[in-house]
Amino acid sequence: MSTRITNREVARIFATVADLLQLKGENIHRVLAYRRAAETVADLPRDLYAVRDEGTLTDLPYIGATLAEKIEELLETGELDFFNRLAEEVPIGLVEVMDVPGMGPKRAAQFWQELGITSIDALREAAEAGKLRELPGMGEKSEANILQGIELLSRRTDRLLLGDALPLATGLLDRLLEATGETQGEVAGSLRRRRPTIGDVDLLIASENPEPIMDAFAGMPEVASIHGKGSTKTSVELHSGQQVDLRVLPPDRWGTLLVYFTGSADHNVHLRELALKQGLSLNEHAFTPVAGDGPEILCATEEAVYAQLGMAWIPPELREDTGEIEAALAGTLPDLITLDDMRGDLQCHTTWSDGKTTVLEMAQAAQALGYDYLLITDHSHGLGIVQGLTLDDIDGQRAEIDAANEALAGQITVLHGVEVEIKADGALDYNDETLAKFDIVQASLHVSLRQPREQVTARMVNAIRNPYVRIIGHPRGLLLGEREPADLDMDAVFEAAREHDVALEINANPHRLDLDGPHARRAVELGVKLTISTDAHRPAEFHNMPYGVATARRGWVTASSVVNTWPLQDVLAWAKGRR
Ligand code: DGT
Ligand code: CA
Ligand code: CA
Ligand code: ZN
Repeated sequence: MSTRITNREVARIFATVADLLQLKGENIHRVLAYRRAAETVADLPRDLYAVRDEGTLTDLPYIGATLAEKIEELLETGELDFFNRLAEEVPIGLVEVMDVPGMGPKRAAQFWQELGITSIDALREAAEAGKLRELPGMGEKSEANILQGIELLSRRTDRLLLGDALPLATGLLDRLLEATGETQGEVAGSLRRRRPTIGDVDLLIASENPEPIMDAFAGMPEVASIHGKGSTKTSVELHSGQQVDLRVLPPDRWGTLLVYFTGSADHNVHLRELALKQGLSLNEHAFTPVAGDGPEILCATEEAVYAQLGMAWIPPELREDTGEIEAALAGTLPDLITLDDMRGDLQCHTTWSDGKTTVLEMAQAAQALGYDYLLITDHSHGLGIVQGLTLDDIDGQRAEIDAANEALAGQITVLHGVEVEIKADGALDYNDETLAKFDIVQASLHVSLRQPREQVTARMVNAIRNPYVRIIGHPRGLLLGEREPADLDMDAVFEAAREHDVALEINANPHRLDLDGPHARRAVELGVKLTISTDAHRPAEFHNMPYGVATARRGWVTASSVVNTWPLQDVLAWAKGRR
């Protein structure tokens, strides 16, 4: 075999086939078949060749006989005849064009047929020349949105979401520890700091005997290629395309190793400056006297590293050099919120809108996590993209919630809430009389997020002023890597939220993490309360809570600022506050 095709390349070809089929206007089931196959291959933790040799390709999710044949053809020849024929019919540049946020297959096909646009450059030129606005269904605003989309795309990176990277990294590390009999290991880098997106994955292990660990790591089935392999560091690329670095040093150097590779780089630079004031240089191996050849100072723990520099241990989520070192030196580090502090979840959806399960199933799942209360917040009906609660539904849902409370009496309290839409004109989707029916009202923006700053800010502030609204869901409306946040004047939002005692959500969904750490920190500094909620649409998504708590920790948040760390009666008293 001359050239081996990687899982990643196979996944990309299937995804492109799906795009090309969609551009041709083909049956959506056919499109989905290729899209799902692309996802299966992209997520596969093993080499496709190994699966093929086992003869188990058709055991993979969404891979039937036809797709298995196509995979075999790709593994054998590196090419796919079906793809080549499609690419003769539909210009391949359109795939990128339809990827522009705000575009889609229909628009891309329209621009291609009417204006001959087959590349992003051509799309930009046409938009700048004002040619798109003249087409049916287009206007100045949609043309401007497309230019903004092109800009967004150019800044999009390959960074992985925290919610995808963390399970991947801990899974690799746990298996590596098990395979080598080692016991001391940690996920480091931006993952340990719980940044919302991750460049490469950094793994650390403490051991006197690194070689077998490096061999075991390089031999893991996920590994597609090895970029470098030495006695303290190995770098690999996985079949998914993800880069992973592993470093190993002896246990008596574990503290400096962990501090160094947890970062951030700015935090490290600041620590090194403090070390230099003591005449010491600091790296991953040790503190070393700069002058003369005095002995190294080894640190087996992170606490020892920070103690050498005269300060308490700093939680990794704070290590961005935004005041945490000064606070540690002054002994004023915050007592950060933890997962254990959470007593309930204040945003989730059920089959009454776009959730997948019933009120009772969601309540049971929340109860199993040890929560005291759960606020059900289905969408109001005006939100065009999902089936929401009609006025008639509200009483029916209340009855279902009453029944769930009866069934789960004493175990968890289910509250009747709503995620009411803040409409494009700033009005809420329900009038006050309707809002009064709910235990707690949350309001959110989902549409017209691209309004100018004054307009979208006024809309948000108007919602905050409504006496029934107690929480603003995913306030900035961003989707990581997919959609920019609304252009809100956040200080004006914080000021209104403080004045009207409305809590702002940290949405724990890994695609959102909105508010982010810095905004949460600013909000709390200005006296605003927060909630941390998963926005779960199925029971499994309640497990995203740790990402929300980590985001709050990145924002220096303590438990008392977060409404859903409070006992139920305090939450209810607060909820009634402004009515
Ligand atoms: P990422 O991977 O882009 O999400 O961000 P990090 O923070 O994981 O960065 P990475 O993987 O390049 O390096 C991991 C840590 O190692 C980083 O947070 C700090 C430390 N580090 C790496 N290279 C340097 C360096 O040249 N100088 C300093 N001071 N620290 C470094
Ligand atoms: Ca990294
Ligand atoms: Ca790295
Ligand atoms: Zn929402």
